[in-house]
Amino acid sequence: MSTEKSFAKGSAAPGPVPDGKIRLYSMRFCPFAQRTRLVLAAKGIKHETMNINLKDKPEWFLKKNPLGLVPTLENPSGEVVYDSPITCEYLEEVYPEKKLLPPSPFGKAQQKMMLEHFSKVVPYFYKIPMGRKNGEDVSALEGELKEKFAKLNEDLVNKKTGFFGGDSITLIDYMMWPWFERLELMKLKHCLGGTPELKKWTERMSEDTAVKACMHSAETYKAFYKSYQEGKPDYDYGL
Ligand SMILES: N[C@@H](CCC(=O)N[C@@H](CS)C(=O)NCC(=O)O)C(=O)O
Repeated sequence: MSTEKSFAKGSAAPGPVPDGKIRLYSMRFCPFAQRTRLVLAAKGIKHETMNINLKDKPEWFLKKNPLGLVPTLENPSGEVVYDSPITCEYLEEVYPEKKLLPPSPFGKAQQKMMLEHFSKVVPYFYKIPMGRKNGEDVSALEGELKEKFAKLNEDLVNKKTGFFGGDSITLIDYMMWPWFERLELMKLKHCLGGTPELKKWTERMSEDTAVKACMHSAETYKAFYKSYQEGKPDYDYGL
């Protein structure tokens, strides 16, 4: 299992997950899977990764996750867990040594509420580039995104903390990060112009070891994204 190359329809089903490890079914450029990769890296969890060709999915993958989505986790007992927030919470419970969630029920609920708010931000990262590609005027959408960023900025200002869950990185920061990493790629960096605390948060995040470990170069992102926009995603770009 030493290849990062993606598995497609017709590939042989993998054997059981070795004891002491967890397996991530992923796609190298998926921001949702990146959430799970960040948690695996931050917690130092022993794992293996199998990348999936999402345009031509293996039959065995669809049996494991009928939704056919990455991230999907599998443990040595053959138990399968999918959907990024669920996979991350699962990892938090199974590998409690380095905690990424606050101990109190209210602290945990706050993180979930922040995630709920952030889920309303994510669609802009798709709608704006798509609109531009279709030659539409996306200035109104950009304005809405700036408003959402202003709310996040205000949150940091009110909390007076460096990160969204306190003075150190917690799960919510990792849940939000993958889209901020793609701001430049999506030509949306200017939307951070009026939100200095949020911008500083992105700078702090890019210094984090797990964030650095899960990052691709700008050139790699660009090449993948081009292939994706052309409808022929090159999941194995650069391998
Ligand atoms: N709600 C899911 C979304 C995951 C998702 O959309 N993953 C994309 C890749 S970035 C995927 O697997 N797409 C395959 C497909 O739509 O068939 C999560 O949070 O995990």
